[in-house]
Amino acid sequence: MRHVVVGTAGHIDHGKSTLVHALTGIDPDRLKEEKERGITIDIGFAHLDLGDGLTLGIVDVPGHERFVKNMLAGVGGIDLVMLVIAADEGVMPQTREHLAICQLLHVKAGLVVLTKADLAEAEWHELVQEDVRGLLRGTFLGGGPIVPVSAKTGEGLASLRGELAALARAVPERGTDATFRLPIDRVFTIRGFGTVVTGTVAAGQVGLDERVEVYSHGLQAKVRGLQTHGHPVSQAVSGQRAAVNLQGAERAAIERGDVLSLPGLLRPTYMLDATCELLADAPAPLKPRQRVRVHLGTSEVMARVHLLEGDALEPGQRGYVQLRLEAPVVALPRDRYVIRSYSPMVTIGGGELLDVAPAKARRSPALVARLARLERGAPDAVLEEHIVRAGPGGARTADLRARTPFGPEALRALLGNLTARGQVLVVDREWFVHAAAAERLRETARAALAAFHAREPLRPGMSKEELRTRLGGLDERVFLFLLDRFGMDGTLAVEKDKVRLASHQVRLDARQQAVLDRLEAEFRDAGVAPPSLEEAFAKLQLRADDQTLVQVLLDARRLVRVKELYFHAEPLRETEARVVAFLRERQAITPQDMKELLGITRKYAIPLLEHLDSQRVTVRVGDRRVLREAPP
Ligand SMILES: Nc1nc2c(ncn2[C@@H]2O[C@H](COP(=O)(O)OP(=O)(O)OP(=O)(O)O)[C@@H](O)[C@H]2O)c(=O)[nH]1
Ligand SMILES: [Mg+2]
Repeated sequence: MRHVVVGTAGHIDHGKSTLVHALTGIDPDRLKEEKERGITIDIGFAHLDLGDGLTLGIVDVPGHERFVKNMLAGVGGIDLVMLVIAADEGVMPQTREHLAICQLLHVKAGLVVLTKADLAEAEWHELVQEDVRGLLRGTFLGGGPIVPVSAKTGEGLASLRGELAALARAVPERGTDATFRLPIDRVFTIRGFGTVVTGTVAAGQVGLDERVEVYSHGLQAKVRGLQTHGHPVSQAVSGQRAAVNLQGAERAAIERGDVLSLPGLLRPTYMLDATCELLADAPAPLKPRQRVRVHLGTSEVMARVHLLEGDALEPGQRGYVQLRLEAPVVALPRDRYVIRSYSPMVTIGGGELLDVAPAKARRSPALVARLARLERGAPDAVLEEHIVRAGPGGARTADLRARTPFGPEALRALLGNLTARGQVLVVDREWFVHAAAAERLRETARAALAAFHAREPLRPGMSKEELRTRLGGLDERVFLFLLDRFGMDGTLAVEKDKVRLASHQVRLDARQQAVLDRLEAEFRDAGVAPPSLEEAFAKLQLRADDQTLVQVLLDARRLVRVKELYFHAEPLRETEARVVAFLRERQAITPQDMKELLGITRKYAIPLLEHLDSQRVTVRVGDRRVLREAPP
């Protein structure tokens, strides 16, 4: 089965809707007002079975200049265009504008239908064809078929069907590896069924009973029913017109321009980095911060265009821009858009989205270079660029799905390439950091630790938490991953909760070593009744700056601080052993027992008991302590 969507285009009254009706038997004008006024106001739909499993979905658009906005909502998803030109009138303003729009949206192929062939003389026909060839020269329709047709006499309809079938068969198959997206062009309710949205599936596929989200409203729903061309189906795929019956979504909450996609996958944005080309016949240059209408998918949003190069974009020129939108949209890179000037309301240009989650742009050659890579780079390079942009915090697979043009399979393969080549590091299965970002973090960590060691030569290292702060409050998981990595490559050493440069050692001079030894001996000899620091310093006649040596003993765990007291580790261990032995025999110990057991005063007994509690040796029960673990 092939599904190809054909759109009409062309000036008002040139016979688009009549042609669709003649081809399909379906009148695409469905509104009462359209029938009364004999013009198309909003997009209409029909379909044509061309046999051999080929079905054309047809989107008929209005030609009136006031409804170009609706035309834009209709042509977003089309594969082919039928540019309709009335043989008796020839090329008119919306013929040009619609053609320009199709060019800007990169519609790949199509043909020209010269309608009302019955109304024009043969000579006039020749002149019009000449004119049309001139119009098409250099466009995607240049050299393509021009088919004269009369809906009145039926002349040319058979050959038009043939040309359409040939073009439709040549449309390349759409890939299946893409995130499902359906830009909504209509919303209505059907009694007994509820809300129905329609649109052309822009990418991926959707099936019955699947959960979907209506963006950007955060509205989730279930697909209760699915139709294409009026027939129930179990799945709708890229390139098909689809009507989706949503369970759990209020009609009033949804409007044209919204996008149906997978729950939680897309991220609404107010900024888009993009290429922008100004039409050669645009009435004026595009000025910095000019306010325009942006047409993207089926949506229309006001925006200011921030030029990222040059002082103005002249007609016929192209450049990089940042669109600052007045309402959020969801989109992916490679989506195409059209801009129309605010007043007069005419199409002036458009382009391709490159970054749908950009930072607020500051003009710089680096930004231009980055956008050039996103525009022209190979898929590997484009993905790498997005991971570079994610910075030291890295990007999760879900972030990349929301920010890159790649479907899930392509993304996995490309990530495989980048990690195999060492350009990207895998934090865990779903989390990626660019190697250059990791490299920069290594340098920052190295510098922070070197400064720390210079300032505190007698400290063994910086606390992990402090280093993490120095690295910009890096995500914990990324931080631990990088510590591990920097530890293995010999940059850093991690001991317990401390990090140091691998090369760092605490070095004491001869005097410091002597003082350290005397201090340690003082506390070891004092056993479980140690002096205060002041007393020890006075007794040993030490200087105030020798305080740092106390920290060295603490870091080495030879001194242990308990409340305001400092105990040497050895008597502390012996005490623990004696208390445990006492408890094995007597089950419980009171402060009084402790005083008697160790021959110490309450001043030492209470902190020691609390220390044993905190070491999870004992547990307090009222005034007594018991062993935390029953003996085996
Ligand atoms: N004689 C003749 N009249 C035609 C032919 N095709 C369309 N018309 C007439 O042209 C008028 C406009 O036709 P539509 O099909 O409504 O034109 P349209 O391009 O859809 O117009 P909009 O949607 O408003 O842009 C109608 O009165 C049609 O009957 C044709 O082949 N021959
Ligand atoms: Mg019409």
